[in-house]
Amino acid sequence: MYGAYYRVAPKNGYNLSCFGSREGPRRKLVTLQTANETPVNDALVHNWPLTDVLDLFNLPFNELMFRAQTIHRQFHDPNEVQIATLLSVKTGGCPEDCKYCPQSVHYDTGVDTHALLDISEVVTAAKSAKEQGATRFCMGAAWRSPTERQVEQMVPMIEAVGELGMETCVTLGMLSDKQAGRLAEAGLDYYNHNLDTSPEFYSQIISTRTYQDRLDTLGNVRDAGINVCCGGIVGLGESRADRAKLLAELANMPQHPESVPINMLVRVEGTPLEVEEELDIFEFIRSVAVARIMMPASWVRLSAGRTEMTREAQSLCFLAGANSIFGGERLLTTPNPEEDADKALFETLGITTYASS
Ligand code: SAM
Ligand code: DTB
Ligand code: SF4
Repeated sequence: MYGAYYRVAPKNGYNLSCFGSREGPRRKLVTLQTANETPVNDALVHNWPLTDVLDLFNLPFNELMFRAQTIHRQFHDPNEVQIATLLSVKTGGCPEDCKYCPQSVHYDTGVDTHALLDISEVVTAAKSAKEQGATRFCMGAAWRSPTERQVEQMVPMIEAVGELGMETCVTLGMLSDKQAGRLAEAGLDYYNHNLDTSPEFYSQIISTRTYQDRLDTLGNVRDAGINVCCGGIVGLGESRADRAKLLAELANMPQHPESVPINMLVRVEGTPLEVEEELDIFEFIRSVAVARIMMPASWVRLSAGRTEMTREAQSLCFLAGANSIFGGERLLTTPNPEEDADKALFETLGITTYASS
């Protein structure tokens, strides 16, 4: 045992109301309970001043890592990592102009555009992800915001993946409250919608929708009772203050996102950020550590960008408190490390992965 830590996985016996019956609509908001029965959510901080966040970023590296690891152990098993697998169910042709994204119609990236996949292809991919140890399956569609029909098309996919005993996640762009309600009814566990960066830097990256649009969608998802998966990208050319502001936006929400993906920019040829200077990996690791300290009970996911990271860098991310990765050899449109390489790294580190129900 590692002392009094509170784990965020169903098998560990903590009170998680997010895993309901597959038979009907589920209410899935995570309500963790600590050993002395204080709800963990009551013990979390939601009013981080920016100066405190910057103080964390400015700590000596070893001190920051120690603090992040100490908090990590109070909430999670430090040797367990969750695997989530992505599938792009509708690729390319997105009308938004996110400067990092290979799927935007505004840039010529040569992405292999395709219409919505057939449900059988989705189920085959989900089964194979499960066999490879994934417990969560995340389906992404390059839409600005889905139509009602598109939401309806997602429903059987969500149900079918849920029936495999995997957690379901979708990322479909902006959602109305009604659409979020429909997805909740379908049994969706998580909705991914990232803030990406600070409110101040945002307009340098995306002009076709606002920060407030994103917050509105996140509010609709939260109100519908779906767990929130929300994080950002580092390495877009933002400052350390922007990274701190992004994390403050996330942690100062009334409820922390249950999942926080931290992406390192993948500099895709044809996008405006193709030529962006590479961010020092230690700054990425610091961002993971600060996210862990600020949102102790959440899954902090070491997300895009792992193909460019050494094994040692990834290991430091786990030490900094990352407890989830995207597995599988593809993210949405770009490569991810080979499954064998991930397995070998986990074996070297003595890391085990959570099992599906
Ligand atoms: N269209 C939906 C949306 O924007 O919410 C969902 C898909 S979008 C690809 C999901 C997230 O992936 C983005 O918000 C961004 O954080 C991340 N992402 C996209 N392209 C990336 C890249 N080149 N490098 C790192 N992260 C990226
Ligand atoms: C997230 O934060 N990262 C994932 C997932 N949520 C949908 C997407 C990463 C995409 C990287 C670029 C690509 O493969 O197209
Ligand atoms: Fe479209 Fe999402 Fe890519 Fe932006 S990140 S261009 S919204 S697919």
